[in-house]
Amino acid sequence: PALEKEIIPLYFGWFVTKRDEDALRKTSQDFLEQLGNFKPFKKRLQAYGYEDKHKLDLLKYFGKTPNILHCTTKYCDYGKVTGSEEYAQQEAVKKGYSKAYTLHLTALFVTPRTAGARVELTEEQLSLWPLDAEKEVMPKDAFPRGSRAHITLGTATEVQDVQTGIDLLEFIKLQQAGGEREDMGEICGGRIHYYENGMWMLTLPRKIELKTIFSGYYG
Ligand code: ACK
Repeated sequence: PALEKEIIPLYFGWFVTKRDEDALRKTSQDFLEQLGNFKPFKKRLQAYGYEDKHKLDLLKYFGKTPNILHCTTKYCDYGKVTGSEEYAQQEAVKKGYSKAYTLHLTALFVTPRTAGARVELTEEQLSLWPLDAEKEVMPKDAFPRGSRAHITLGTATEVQDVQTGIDLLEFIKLQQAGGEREDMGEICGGRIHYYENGMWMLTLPRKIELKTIFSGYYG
C-alpha cells in the first residue's frame, strides 16, 4: 500500500549524462572563448556594460554555471507551481520517468544575461513538454511548441537560470519577425549571427547529440 504521498520535485527535465556533460561544458567554454576574441563581438560590447574594443572574458562573465546540465520540462517548486501535480500525473510523464532520451542541440547563444544551447525536441519528447511552457513566460506571442527548450550553460551575476529560456524565445521572436539578424561570419565551424542588444547565436555545423535521462530534481 502507498502510505506516502508522492513527492513532486523542484523540476522535471532531461539530465545530461556524465560523459556528454563533460563534452558539452568543453564545447561551451570553447564557444565563449572564441566569441570573446571575435573582432565583431569586441566591437559591440556596450550591451554588456563594457566599452567597445575592450577584452571581455566571457567565461568569467558567465561565471555562474549549473551544477547539473539539464533541459527543464516543468518547473514545479515541489508542487507549489500551478499545474505541477497534473503534470506529474500525466501518463507520458510517468511512462518516461527514468528513461533514456537523446536530445539534439542546434545552436548556442549568448545575451548580456545568459549563455545557453537551443534544444530541438522530437515528437516523442514533445509529449513531455507542457502545453503552456511558452505562453507562461511570453503570453502575448505565438511560438511552435518546444521553442523554449534549452540548456542553461551559464548566467551573469544576479541573473536567474529561468532567464535563459526567456532569452531563447526572444531570439525566436526576432527570427519569426525576419530580417532582424546579421551574419557576422564563422566561429567554431558554424555561422554566427548578431541580432540586437548584445544577442548572438551560433548555428551548429552539426547537431550535437546528448544522452540524457528524464527525471526529477529534488535537491
Ligand atoms: O536553466 P533552467 O531551465 O532554469 O533550469 C533551472 C531549473 O528550473 C531549476 O531552477 C528552471 N526554472 C526556475 N524557475 C522557473 C520558472 N519559474 N519557470 C520555468 N523554469 C524555471 C531554471
